[in-house]
Amino acid sequence: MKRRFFNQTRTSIAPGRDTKLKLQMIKKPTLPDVLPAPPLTETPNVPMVMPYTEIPDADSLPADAQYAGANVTSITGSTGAGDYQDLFRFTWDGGLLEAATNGLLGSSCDFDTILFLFDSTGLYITSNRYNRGPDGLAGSYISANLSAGDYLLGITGYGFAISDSGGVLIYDARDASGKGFQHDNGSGILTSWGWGGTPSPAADPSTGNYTIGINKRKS
Ligand SMILES: [Ca+2]
Ligand SMILES: [Ca+2]
Repeated sequence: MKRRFFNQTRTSIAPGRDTKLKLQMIKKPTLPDVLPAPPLTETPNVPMVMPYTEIPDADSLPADAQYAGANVTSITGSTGAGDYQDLFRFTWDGGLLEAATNGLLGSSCDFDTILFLFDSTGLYITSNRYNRGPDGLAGSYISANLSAGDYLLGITGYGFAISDSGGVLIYDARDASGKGFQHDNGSGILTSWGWGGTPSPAADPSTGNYTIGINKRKS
Protein backbone atom coordinates (compact mmCIF):
# COMPACT_ATOMS: atom_id res chain seq x y z
CA MET A 1 0.00 0.00 0.00
CA LYS A 2 2.81 2.31 0.79
CA ARG A 3 4.40 1.87 -2.60
CA ARG A 4 1.18 2.50 -4.47
CA PHE A 5 0.59 5.68 -2.53
CA PHE A 6 4.12 6.85 -3.32
CA ASN A 7 3.64 6.34 -7.06
CA GLN A 8 0.36 8.15 -7.12
CA THR A 9 1.86 11.07 -5.36
CA ARG A 10 4.77 11.28 -7.76
CA THR A 11 2.48 11.10 -10.73
CA SER A 12 0.36 13.93 -9.46
CA ILE A 13 3.27 16.38 -9.34
CA ALA A 14 5.48 14.93 -12.08
CA PRO A 15 6.76 17.41 -14.71
CA GLY A 16 4.66 17.54 -17.86
CA ARG A 17 2.47 19.84 -19.81
CA ASP A 18 -0.19 19.77 -17.12
CA THR A 19 2.31 20.42 -14.35
CA LYS A 20 1.41 24.09 -13.97
CA LEU A 21 -2.26 23.33 -13.74
CA LYS A 22 -1.66 20.48 -11.32
CA LEU A 23 0.50 22.67 -9.13
CA GLN A 24 -2.21 25.28 -9.06
CA MET A 25 -4.63 22.63 -7.92
CA ILE A 26 -2.46 21.57 -5.04
CA LYS A 27 -4.24 22.79 -2.01
CA LYS A 28 -2.30 25.22 0.04
CA PRO A 29 -1.27 23.71 3.34
CA THR A 30 -3.35 24.88 6.19
CA LEU A 31 -1.30 27.12 8.42
CA PRO A 32 -1.64 26.55 12.11
CA ASP A 33 -3.70 29.09 13.89
CA VAL A 34 -1.53 32.00 14.97
CA LEU A 35 -2.43 33.62 18.22
CA PRO A 36 -2.97 37.35 17.84
CA ALA A 37 -0.21 39.51 19.24
CA PRO A 38 -0.97 40.72 22.76
CA PRO A 39 -2.05 44.34 22.92
CA LEU A 40 0.71 46.81 23.58
CA THR A 41 0.89 47.75 27.21
CA GLU A 42 2.72 50.51 29.02
CA THR A 43 6.11 49.77 30.50
CA PRO A 44 5.57 48.39 34.02
CA ASN A 45 6.06 51.11 36.61
CA VAL A 46 9.14 49.65 38.29
CA PRO A 47 10.52 52.04 40.91
CA MET A 48 14.04 53.23 40.18
CA VAL A 49 16.60 52.13 42.74
CA MET A 50 19.18 54.85 43.38
CA PRO A 51 21.34 53.75 46.30
CA TYR A 52 24.17 55.91 47.61
CA THR A 53 27.05 54.98 49.90
CA GLU A 54 28.93 57.51 52.01
CA ILE A 55 32.45 58.17 50.67
CA PRO A 56 34.44 58.00 52.95
CA ASP A 57 32.82 60.21 55.60
CA ALA A 58 30.22 62.92 55.12
CA ASP A 59 30.72 66.27 56.83
CA SER A 60 28.08 67.66 59.13
CA LEU A 61 27.36 71.26 58.09
CA PRO A 62 25.31 72.54 55.12
CA ALA A 63 28.17 74.05 53.11
CA ASP A 64 30.07 70.75 53.14
CA ALA A 65 27.23 68.21 52.97
CA GLN A 66 28.02 65.22 50.76
CA TYR A 67 25.96 65.09 47.56
CA ALA A 68 24.00 61.80 47.32
CA GLY A 69 22.39 62.40 43.92
CA ALA A 70 18.92 62.97 42.53
CA ASN A 71 15.92 61.11 43.94
CA VAL A 72 18.23 58.81 45.90
CA THR A 73 16.39 55.79 47.41
CA SER A 74 18.87 54.84 50.12
CA ILE A 75 21.97 56.18 51.83
CA THR A 76 24.34 53.76 53.56
CA GLY A 77 27.07 54.89 55.90
CA SER A 78 28.33 54.90 59.46
CA THR A 79 29.14 57.09 62.41
CA GLY A 80 31.84 56.49 65.02
CA ALA A 81 34.49 58.15 67.13
CA GLY A 82 35.11 61.65 65.76
CA ASP A 83 32.36 61.10 63.19
CA TYR A 84 29.15 61.73 65.11
CA GLN A 85 27.06 63.27 62.32
CA ASP A 86 26.65 62.80 58.58
CA LEU A 87 24.85 65.31 56.38
CA PHE A 88 23.84 64.58 52.79
CA ARG A 89 22.54 66.87 50.08
CA PHE A 90 20.14 65.37 47.55
CA THR A 91 17.94 66.59 44.72
CA TRP A 92 14.23 65.95 45.05
CA ASP A 93 11.74 66.24 42.18
CA GLY A 94 8.87 67.13 44.48
CA GLY A 95 6.28 65.19 46.48
CA LEU A 96 5.84 63.52 49.83
CA LEU A 97 9.25 62.34 51.04
CA GLU A 98 9.68 59.57 53.60
CA ALA A 99 13.01 58.66 55.19
CA ALA A 100 13.57 55.93 57.77
CA THR A 101 16.12 53.90 59.68
CA ASN A 102 13.54 51.77 61.53
CA GLY A 103 13.27 48.91 59.05
CA LEU A 104 10.75 50.63 56.78
CA LEU A 105 11.69 51.38 53.16
CA GLY A 106 14.57 48.88 53.22
CA SER A 107 16.30 50.78 56.02
CA SER A 108 18.36 49.56 58.96
CA CYS A 109 20.51 50.84 61.81
CA ASP A 110 22.48 49.36 64.68
CA PHE A 111 22.41 52.40 66.95
CA ASP A 112 19.92 54.91 68.37
CA THR A 113 19.50 57.28 65.43
CA ILE A 114 18.05 60.75 64.95
CA LEU A 115 17.13 61.82 61.40
CA PHE A 116 17.02 65.51 60.44
CA LEU A 117 15.65 67.14 57.32
CA PHE A 118 16.70 70.67 56.25
CA ASP A 119 16.20 72.75 53.14
CA SER A 120 19.18 73.48 50.89
CA THR A 121 20.37 76.32 53.14
CA GLY A 122 20.22 74.21 56.31
CA LEU A 123 16.87 75.57 57.52
CA TYR A 124 15.36 72.99 59.84
CA ILE A 125 12.24 71.21 58.52
CA THR A 126 11.68 68.18 60.73
CA SER A 127 13.38 65.44 62.74
CA ASN A 128 12.69 62.19 64.51
CA ARG A 129 14.57 60.07 66.97
CA TYR A 130 12.36 57.21 67.93
CA ASN A 131 9.78 55.43 65.81
CA ARG A 132 9.40 51.67 65.85
CA GLY A 133 9.01 50.05 62.45
CA PRO A 134 6.58 47.28 61.54
CA ASP A 135 9.00 44.61 62.73
CA GLY A 136 9.41 46.27 66.13
CA LEU A 137 12.83 47.69 65.34
CA ALA A 138 13.60 51.01 66.96
CA GLY A 139 14.83 53.74 64.66
CA SER A 140 13.72 57.00 63.08
CA TYR A 141 11.06 57.97 60.58
CA ILE A 142 10.32 61.36 59.04
CA SER A 143 8.02 62.56 56.29
CA ALA A 144 7.52 65.94 54.64
CA ASN A 145 5.75 67.24 51.56
CA LEU A 146 8.48 68.99 49.59
CA SER A 147 8.58 71.05 46.44
CA ALA A 148 11.26 70.25 43.88
CA GLY A 149 14.77 71.29 44.88
CA ASP A 150 17.82 70.37 46.91
CA TYR A 151 17.50 69.29 50.54
CA LEU A 152 19.76 68.09 53.34
CA LEU A 153 19.30 64.85 55.26
CA GLY A 154 21.28 64.45 58.47
CA ILE A 155 21.81 61.51 60.79
CA THR A 156 23.33 61.32 64.24
CA GLY A 157 23.02 59.30 67.43
CA TYR A 158 20.74 60.04 70.32
CA GLY A 159 22.03 62.77 72.63
CA PHE A 160 23.13 65.36 70.05
CA ALA A 161 21.52 68.77 69.65
CA ILE A 162 21.74 71.40 66.90
CA SER A 163 21.95 75.17 67.15
CA ASP A 164 21.61 78.17 64.85
CA SER A 165 24.19 80.92 64.25
CA GLY A 166 23.21 82.67 67.48
CA GLY A 167 23.75 79.53 69.49
CA VAL A 168 20.01 79.07 69.98
CA LEU A 169 18.95 75.46 70.09
CA ILE A 170 16.96 74.28 67.08
CA TYR A 171 16.68 70.78 68.41
CA ASP A 172 17.53 69.62 71.89
CA ALA A 173 18.14 66.03 72.90
CA ARG A 174 16.25 66.55 76.17
CA ASP A 175 12.68 67.49 76.86
CA ALA A 176 11.70 70.11 79.45
CA SER A 177 11.91 67.59 82.29
CA GLY A 178 15.46 66.67 81.31
CA LYS A 179 14.65 63.00 80.91
CA GLY A 180 16.75 62.67 77.82
CA PHE A 181 13.98 62.60 75.26
CA GLN A 182 13.98 64.60 72.06
CA HIS A 183 12.53 68.06 72.03
CA ASP A 184 11.95 70.19 68.96
CA ASN A 185 12.81 73.80 69.69
CA GLY A 186 11.49 75.36 66.51
CA SER A 187 13.30 76.45 63.39
CA GLY A 188 16.61 77.93 62.39
CA ILE A 189 19.59 77.26 60.14
CA LEU A 190 21.88 74.46 61.21
CA THR A 191 25.16 76.05 62.29
CA SER A 192 26.58 73.72 64.92
CA TRP A 193 26.14 70.34 66.53
CA GLY A 194 26.57 69.77 70.23
CA TRP A 195 26.00 67.25 72.91
CA GLY A 196 22.63 67.71 74.58
CA GLY A 197 22.18 64.35 76.21
CA THR A 198 23.13 62.90 79.53
CA PRO A 199 25.66 62.44 80.93
CA SER A 200 27.39 65.59 79.81
CA PRO A 201 29.90 65.54 78.27
CA ALA A 202 29.09 62.42 76.32
CA ALA A 203 30.69 59.31 77.76
CA ASP A 204 29.69 56.97 74.96
CA PRO A 205 27.71 58.55 72.11
CA SER A 206 25.50 56.22 70.16
CA THR A 207 27.18 55.45 66.82
CA GLY A 208 27.20 52.67 64.23
CA ASN A 209 26.10 51.60 60.77
CA TYR A 210 22.98 52.75 58.99
CA THR A 211 21.03 52.54 55.78
CA ILE A 212 18.50 55.33 55.43
CA GLY A 213 15.57 54.27 53.24
CA ILE A 214 14.09 57.11 51.18
CA ASN A 215 10.83 56.99 49.30
CA LYS A 216 8.32 59.19 47.51
CA ARG A 217 4.93 58.22 48.84
CA LYS A 218 2.09 58.06 46.31
CA SER A 219 -0.50 59.69 48.57
CA1 LIG B 1 30.18 59.02 58.60
CA1 LIG C 1 30.52 62.56 59.49
